[in-house]
Amino acid sequence: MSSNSLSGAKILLNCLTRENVDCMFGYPGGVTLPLYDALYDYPIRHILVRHEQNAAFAAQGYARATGKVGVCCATSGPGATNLVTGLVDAMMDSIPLVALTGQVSTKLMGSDAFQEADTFGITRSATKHNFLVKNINDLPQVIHEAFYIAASGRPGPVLVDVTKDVFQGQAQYTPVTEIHLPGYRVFSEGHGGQIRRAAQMIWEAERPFVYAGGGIIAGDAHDALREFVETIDAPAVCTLMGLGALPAEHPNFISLPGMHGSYAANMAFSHTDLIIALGVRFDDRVTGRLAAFAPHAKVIHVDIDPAEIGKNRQADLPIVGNVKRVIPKLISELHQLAPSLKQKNAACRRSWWDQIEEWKREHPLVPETSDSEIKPQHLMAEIDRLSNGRAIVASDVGQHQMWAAQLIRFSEPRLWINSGGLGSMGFGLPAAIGAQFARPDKLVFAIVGDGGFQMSIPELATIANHALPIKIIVMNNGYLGMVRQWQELFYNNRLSQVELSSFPDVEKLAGAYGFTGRTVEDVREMPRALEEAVKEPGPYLLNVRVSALENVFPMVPAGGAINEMVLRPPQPVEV
Ligand SMILES: Cc1ncc(C[n+]2csc(CCOP(=O)(O)OP(=O)(O)O)c2C)c(N)n1
Repeated sequence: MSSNSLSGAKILLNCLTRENVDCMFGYPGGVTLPLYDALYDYPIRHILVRHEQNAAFAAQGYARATGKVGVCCATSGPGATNLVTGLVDAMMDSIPLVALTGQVSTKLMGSDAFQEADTFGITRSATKHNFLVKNINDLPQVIHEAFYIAASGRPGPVLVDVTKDVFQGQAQYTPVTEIHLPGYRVFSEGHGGQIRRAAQMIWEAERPFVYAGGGIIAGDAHDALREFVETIDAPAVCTLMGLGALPAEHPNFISLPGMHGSYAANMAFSHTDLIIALGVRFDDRVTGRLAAFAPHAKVIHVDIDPAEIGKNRQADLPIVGNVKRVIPKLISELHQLAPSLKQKNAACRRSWWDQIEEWKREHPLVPETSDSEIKPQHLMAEIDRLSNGRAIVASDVGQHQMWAAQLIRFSEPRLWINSGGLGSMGFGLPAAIGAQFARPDKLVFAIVGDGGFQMSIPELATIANHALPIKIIVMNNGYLGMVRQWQELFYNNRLSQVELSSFPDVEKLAGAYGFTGRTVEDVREMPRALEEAVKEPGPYLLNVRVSALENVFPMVPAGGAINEMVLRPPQPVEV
């Protein structure tokens, strides 16, 4: 063997080094033994999580907080299958991820060998692309292609399954300098004629409305979005995936739209004559009943993924391209057309703004408070006060997620980290871990329900291990709150399997891992308890007992039109 002959495991690690991977999340096993042995000699930081699902979620937290590709790793069989939820989650939210899995040796494949699973087959629909590497000479090319595919175009998860004999084999290592994927095209620029036409439609609209989503954050186009919104001075919503794309304090920002969006946001959709949809996918949680969605609107839809355009709502003007490239071109066209068109509908646009302001005044998103109990909304308002738009907030899934999205402000992208499309409980805590590794300088909150928290309790060990100063805030209502809400509202309050008794004593639980835990139930103590948690240099587990039966409003019932919002709980009738 010549001097630059390396094991497959080392070749893989060299490739990761070339991709600037500084941190990966994983869990070892039989087939990946050669990889973990080689890792010993590499400067790549490996974080040992306590469950592979959390490796994928933590890698996502890292990716969501930075925009870099997150990396996770699992062994064959159960290790790989444990990753699947995290992969689908990344797929739904377009998060760049490379998942490395071990596979049994090539000669054993198909023999039901110990810990053999058809990872390639299982993850085919869970990933943007996947590879099975059975020949060591393919390894460098495949790894770099995996990173390229994960990060380019519409980002997403890519899985590379590597057989044990490839890890153990030896080969010359020649660094790959070029990616050649003839069947994979990324459309970035947008069509010039369409962009010009869009500018014209925008100036001609009487009630224009900007609908911005996760694509703005993925495309790093938040500055462009802001300039665009200011150029046309239109009201704007950011979706659950897009919160922070426009600063929450920006005068043109309304709120998130959709099932738990604000009255103003949803009414605006119902009355606008032009939706400018930027990096969004007309998700059913935004549109409500599609047939009744935005009945008066023409649609300009900009997206990097041609498959998104016209998928749910027909676009009157489609533009396939990267929002970061397209929006500046659109702005320049708008400036060119402004002298002849800008004033045309100025009066209509002024009354459109008056109408928006009136809707905002009629039903603002204000946190409920009470003197006798901790309202969940009050808790979110206090977290908002301490964050002041700047902390990273990783949320789990449920009512707390919706209240956090409604009430916590984000002044920039990549602060709000949540599982949007898949809605995976158990996401929040490991995602916070990934985000804290990515941004050690940042205050990181993990806001979790008492249900989702119990899905990720094992990761308290990872937090303790690394003394991660994450502030874990359990919004404890004693229920699987969001499911209980639906049972109350749509199943005659027949509560079935939603009560969560036997929640652990958090002082003992956190204490068992060597950090501080506390329960707060008195509303007068809650703000101070949060401040103490934030002040603590290390991790902190704060269990906040909130009112048990609070529901998230506004709410568009499933199947309802977006303007058919239930705005508040039924008021007791006075006699
Ligand atoms: C893995 C997974 N299982 C089930 C669900 C369905 N689900 C959505 S919200 C929810 C309740 C969450 O309860 P909790 O974590 O206590 O949060 P809360 O709604 O009370 O804020 C459930 C069970 C889910 N989203 N993910």
